[in-house]
Amino acid sequence: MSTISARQYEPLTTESAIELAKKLQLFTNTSALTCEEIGDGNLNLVFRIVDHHSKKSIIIKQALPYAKVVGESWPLTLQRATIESHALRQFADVAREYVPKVYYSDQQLAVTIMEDLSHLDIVRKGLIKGKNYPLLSQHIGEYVAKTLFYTSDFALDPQEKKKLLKQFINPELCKITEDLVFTDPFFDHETNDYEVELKNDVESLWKDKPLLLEVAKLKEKFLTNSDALIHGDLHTGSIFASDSETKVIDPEFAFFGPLGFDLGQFIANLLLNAFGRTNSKRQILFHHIDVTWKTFKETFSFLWKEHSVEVFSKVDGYLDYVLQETFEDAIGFAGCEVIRRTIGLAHVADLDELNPFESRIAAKQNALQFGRELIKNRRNIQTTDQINQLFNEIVNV
Ligand code: SR1
Ligand code: MG
Repeated sequence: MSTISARQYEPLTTESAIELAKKLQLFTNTSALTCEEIGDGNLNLVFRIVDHHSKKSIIIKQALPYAKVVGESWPLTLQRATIESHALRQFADVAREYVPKVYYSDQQLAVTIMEDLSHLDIVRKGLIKGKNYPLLSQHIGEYVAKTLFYTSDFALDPQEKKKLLKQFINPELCKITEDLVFTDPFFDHETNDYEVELKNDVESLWKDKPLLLEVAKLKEKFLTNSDALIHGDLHTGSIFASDSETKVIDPEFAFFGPLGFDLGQFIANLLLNAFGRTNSKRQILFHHIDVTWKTFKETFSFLWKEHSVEVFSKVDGYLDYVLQETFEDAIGFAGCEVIRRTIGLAHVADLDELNPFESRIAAKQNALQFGRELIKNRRNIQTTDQINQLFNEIVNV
């Protein structure tokens, strides 16, 4: 269900969130509702409403007219709520099992009301505790392959694809990524945030001219390649999982971008967790990286062979070329993500909560070095095993 409401935008409170749920008749009249704001992301409000009689629960997500992580000094429009609800529907069309159900959305109020996934863990939090999600990489590989293939020129008539592309023009949130992932961490910019102990490492990164050239090329791909509808923020905080289920949330950064971006961000966030682990406990993360790529490759290749509408897709070598470019770009994007999560504006708990402090700094120094190598050497990295080898060389196992 989706409407354009006559209601005036106001940030919801726990009380008005309950009122909204009642007005929309999402619960019965006899329900006993409680509501809490549970948002721990950087941008939005997230309310969980529970009916203590039926045990039914829902999530109301609402965009704020600014970035919550910084405050009102960083204004943002509410358009991301519309992008998010459209993207959830689009992705559900092709990968339903990996997407939360949307019950209602309202452009004016900037809300999306959806399935409560509280029976699952946020993958970042689970990984930090050392938990494993055995099917995570298989599910994410399949999710990315399906969402990318079915929104690309390989599956869609080019006219149809361009119509869809218009619905996902997302300049504001793309700018956040252009700045926070691809630009600010590579210069002495005020948004950067790092410990004084990292000063030498950070300054050496800013002086690394070959690195900057490669980052410029990756940024250009992000700015200009409209290959397919990407999630745009596929880190481990955007994924819920259990032993058997995986759900991808928060596609407010969705737009038509390069094929390798979502894979790169997911892989980077597994790697960011690896820096805080002992060698033996790391192996499961490298296994997940391997399975993600293999599943992506197999699923994408299958869809290409069965469903491609592109006349050139039967030409020998074309699929291999697309996969090779995607892998190489994913490695480079992963390097940018590792660096920005270490010294940029938006950090990750995987590194920031490491103790003691000396281990945290050592892990961050390794992360910076590893990110640089991924970006500069991405053309020489042909297999996921080589990512593992490079990691081992840098952390000296
Ligand atoms: C101001 S937003 C900072 C970060 O949070 C989002 O999840 C994106 O990763 C963005 O870069
Ligand atoms: Mg998010």
